[in-house]
Amino acid sequence: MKNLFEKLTETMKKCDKAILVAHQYPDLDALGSCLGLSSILNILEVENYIYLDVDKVDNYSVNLALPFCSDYKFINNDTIDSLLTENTYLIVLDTHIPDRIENPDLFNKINKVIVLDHHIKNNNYIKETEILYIDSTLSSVVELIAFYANYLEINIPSVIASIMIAGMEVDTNGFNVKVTEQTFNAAAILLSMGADMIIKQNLLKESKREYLRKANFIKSSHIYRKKYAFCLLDSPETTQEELAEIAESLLGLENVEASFSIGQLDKKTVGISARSIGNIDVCEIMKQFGGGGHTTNAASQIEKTTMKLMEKNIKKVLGD
Ligand SMILES: [Mn+2]
Repeated sequence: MKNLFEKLTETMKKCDKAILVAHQYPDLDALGSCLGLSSILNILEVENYIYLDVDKVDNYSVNLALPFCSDYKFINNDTIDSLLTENTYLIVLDTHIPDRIENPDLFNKINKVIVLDHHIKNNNYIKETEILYIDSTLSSVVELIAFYANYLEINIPSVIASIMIAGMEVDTNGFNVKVTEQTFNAAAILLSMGADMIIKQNLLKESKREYLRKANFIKSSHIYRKKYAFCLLDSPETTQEELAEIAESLLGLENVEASFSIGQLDKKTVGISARSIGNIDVCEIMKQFGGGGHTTNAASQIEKTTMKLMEKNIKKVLGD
């Protein structure tokens, strides 16, 4: 990691500006890592911007966090062009798959690219990069950014550290999965910077309406072979995020070792979110349907199928 940090600092010191971008439908790890890195670059006196259309964010927690971020410079497609120079770097956080970033057209505008991610490497990764760092042993990208700040002996503002620790909590399903000794070390670094657990808890709250909608889906779930929980969302449309939340909730039910939530993302696409407590590799299962992720946390999106058929297919992979 030290080599990465040295190279990153060296590269940043000689660039004109940096544009930070995360994946579409940003969550608190995506936003938190952008804000954390932006804070570091501010101290290094590197002009930097976060590429995010703040008016179009639909993640509840991210919308709760954004009012805390008025000191940060957000840009979107309407405002980016006039900022770009030959020596502008694009820093991609929390994904390494080219068409997952907030706006894949950015690759046509900026050719110097750095990727920092913690997902299991996909064959479809961003190929032309100055730095490509993908470490799937990290719980989250905020974990990496916390270590980077610590390495540089830079203090990230406490409110941003609070958002970052919330991002870590989201990505680890409440410090339950993908957690290593390093994760807690990174959390300790954020706490030493003044991360506020009250702000963190407030960011992770949800609306009563959403809570009840989720509870209704969970009520309709069923347990298969005593340890697999399945939930088919009876709704014309859901989001990958809602599927993830439901799969995570199902994992908390007694005896459940792996959970699968299946829903209609749009008219032609079925989404699946899978979670496990660690002894079942849900990534392997999702790979069979063109998806991917981590052992404990994976997803897939399949076109031209039905939820029922996908339930059947997953059960087939699990064995009768
Ligand atoms: Mn993440």
